[in-house]
Amino acid sequence: MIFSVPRRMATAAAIAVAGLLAATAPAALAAPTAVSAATPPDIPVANVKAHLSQLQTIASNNSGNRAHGRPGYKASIDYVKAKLDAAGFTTSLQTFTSSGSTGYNLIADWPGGDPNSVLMAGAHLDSVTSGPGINDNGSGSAAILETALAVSRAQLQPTKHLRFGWWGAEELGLIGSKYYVNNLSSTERGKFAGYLNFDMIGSPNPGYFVYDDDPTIEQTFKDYYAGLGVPTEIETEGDGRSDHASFKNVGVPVGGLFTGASRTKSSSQAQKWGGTAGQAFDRCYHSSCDTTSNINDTALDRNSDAVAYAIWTLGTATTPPPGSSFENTTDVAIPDSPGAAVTSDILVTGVPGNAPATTKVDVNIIHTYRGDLVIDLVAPDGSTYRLKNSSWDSGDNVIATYTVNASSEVANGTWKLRVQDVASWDTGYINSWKITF
Ligand code: DTR
Ligand code: CA
Ligand code: ZN
Ligand code: ZN
Repeated sequence: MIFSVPRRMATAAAIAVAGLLAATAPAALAAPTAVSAATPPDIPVANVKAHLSQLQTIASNNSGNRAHGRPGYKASIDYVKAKLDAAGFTTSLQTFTSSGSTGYNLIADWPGGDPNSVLMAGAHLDSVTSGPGINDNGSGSAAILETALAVSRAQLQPTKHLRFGWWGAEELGLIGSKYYVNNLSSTERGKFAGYLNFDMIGSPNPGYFVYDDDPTIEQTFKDYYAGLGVPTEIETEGDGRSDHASFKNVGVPVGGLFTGASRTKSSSQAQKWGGTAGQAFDRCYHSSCDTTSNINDTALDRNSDAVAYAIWTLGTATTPPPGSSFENTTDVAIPDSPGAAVTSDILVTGVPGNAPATTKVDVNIIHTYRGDLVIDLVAPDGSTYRLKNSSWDSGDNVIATYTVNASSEVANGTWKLRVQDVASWDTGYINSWKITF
């Protein structure tokens, strides 16, 4: 059941929508290309903490928690919704039933952007019954709320349609987010360019983990942290452990950030991130001590700014036009026979869907007696396409264009050119190669 409460629309403005993405299959994210990308704002961590204080007060006034089916959860929903309504978002409350209680998802749309390319940020708003749930997951909820308010303050005009979601009953098993995606038609699911999940992003003994799902989203977060000079690790316990799983299960590109729960920080992690080795990232995980004092302000600040960076970068990016080319010009020596094959890699991002049947591979190899060489194209999933066999061809160098039917391959990912010298005495190197979709 959805109640849509249209609010003051943002100032109507013609938005140059570049590159409508296919509305049938989940449209992959465009690699950020600087066209009119606005500069991501700093998210004031004081504002984020003010939201956490409100959530703490709500819990304190409602038996110490904000759990599904309890008054503290609906009070949390009402707090967040009021902020968004006042900021010009179109909000809707989606209700569902779980464990005999009414649950609520809050969905907030920022008017404008390409309706066929939805970028969504989400966080579960419910706590466990044993505590106020300020890190788990007031932190994610407050960070995306303040980012949404920053979108409004900036009157951002993104190329994508921005949507924010606060999920109910995550702690009962991703109930709210599952209900949301299950009630999307396949056409609506296909309009998602990406879903960004933020569940526990202010842990008191923080790690800096990036989900390793969609490569473009992952790279966006890695770029942000590289800019800070903060090392990150791949999030290894996340699969299925939070609301991004609901979206991933229906084919939506997902990503997100995490600062750790009950697992223990290692000594090497403490060396690179600070904090305490041998101690849990969050000692108050699912406990009554998950209060406003259970937050690391630096982690909350960095991750709140990361949310804004991703929304601004991915939300204003434009899809590269068809015929996108990606090139590697690094020389790679080819050992003489009987040496092993060598490879040269190209990471492709921002190309929606599959590669075309007329994928072009331009090869430039400097090598006497080119008949020695066997050349393959290797797709991101490991599928191999033979470009050239060895032969008695005594000519020098391979400077050629090959056309490959790679239509069964997803375009985004790491493609490899693999070259092996299978006859002795002549040698050379890969000078460069290019793949064009
Ligand atoms: N399931 C989440 C906490 C959690 C545990 N591992 C991960 C990995 C990635 C995101 C979240 C989590 C919860 O208790 O809400
Ligand atoms: Ca900040
Ligand atoms: Zn939890
Ligand atoms: Zn959580």
